Amino acid sequence: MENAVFRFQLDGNPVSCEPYGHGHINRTYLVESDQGKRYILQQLSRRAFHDIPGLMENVQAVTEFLDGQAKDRRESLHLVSTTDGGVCWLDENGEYWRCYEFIEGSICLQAARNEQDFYESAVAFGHFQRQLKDFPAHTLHETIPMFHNTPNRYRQLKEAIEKDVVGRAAAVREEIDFALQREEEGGRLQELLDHGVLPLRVTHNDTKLNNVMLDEETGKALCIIDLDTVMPGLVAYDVGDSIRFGASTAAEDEKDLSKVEMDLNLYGSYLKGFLSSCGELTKEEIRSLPLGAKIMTLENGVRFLTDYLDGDHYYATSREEHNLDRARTQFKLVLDMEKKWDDMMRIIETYL
Ligand code: ADP
Ligand code: GN1
Ligand code: MG
Repeated sequence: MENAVFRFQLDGNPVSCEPYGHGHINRTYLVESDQGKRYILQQLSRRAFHDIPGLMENVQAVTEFLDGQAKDRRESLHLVSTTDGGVCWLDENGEYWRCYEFIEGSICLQAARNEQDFYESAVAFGHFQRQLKDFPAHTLHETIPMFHNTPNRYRQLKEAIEKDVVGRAAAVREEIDFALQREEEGGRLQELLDHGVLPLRVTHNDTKLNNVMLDEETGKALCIIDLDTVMPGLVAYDVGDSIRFGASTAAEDEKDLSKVEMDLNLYGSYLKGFLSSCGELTKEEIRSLPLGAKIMTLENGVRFLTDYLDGDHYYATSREEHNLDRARTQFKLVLDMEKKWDDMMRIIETYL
């Protein structure tokens, strides 16, 4: 990390570099310089990303594209150049690093403090969708192949069950059965995509509330971050993933499942914010949004469970059963969405 930090063109000399944030994928550090400037230094996950030059090309192109439309510098991410010049990322003995300017005067939330925060995040993701409408999608590298292909996520789960490398499968039969019982429904979005019912757009694909920065003073959304998975995708992925994380009444890793529900008011606020800012969608896309919420929640549960069975190599974990706890909250949310399905559909129909 020390070697890496000195190879970026910082304003001043670095005086501290500390682990930062709650991302599950990259290793993130907050760097401070003797000139009082702050930076985000990240070691990219090689487990998650197999084409880091391609990923960085995407990030550079998308940030420049968004910066061209921004009114305030804080509305887009800014990569810091390396001291060698040219590229904006480092290959330091096979470990990849990049550095962003810190977005000052902003906050990043792990849970909405109130309905307004969540509404603001929805406006920001909708706006992001609209801003990227004319981005040349064919130039984007697929940074994680088949990222939201739910049938493929099921194939990976079944492989993990079969291999059972750490001998955890027998003890989580209940969770495995829950997932497998819903496999057919889990494939619906992919089916709608394959049949040309839903169009591909440039989507973010990882729309958690902690991937949005809000203005510290006004609470208004400032900037969308974590652009590693910007790729062609469905609007239902972005709306769905935001709802599974932000409309939950509990944290993603809550152990007490009685606290975990999908809040219909938050769900409604998100749709309102997103649909007011995303530009025109087809009727089929709008109708697919509740399904997006259910399937993204199921898919995340399947992914957490797969990583638990694989021995916890993909997501950062800080306790033995962390991934299992996360899988359980997702499945509890799916169950709750099944109960609230008629209400979820009724709300979306007001937009049709
Ligand atoms: P991961 O892919 O691991 O989730 P992120 O890019 O989302 O990594 O970064 C992790 C956290 O670091 C974010 O949730 C946010 O709190 C913080 N962060 C990232 N980029 C910036 C930035 N440019 N300015 C301020 N905070 C940032
Ligand atoms: C990861 O990087 P982060 O923490 O924002 C993951 C998402 C999951 C999420 C679950 C590249 O997001 O797909 O939905 O964890 N990102 C990647 O919290 O796999
Ligand atoms: Mg993140």
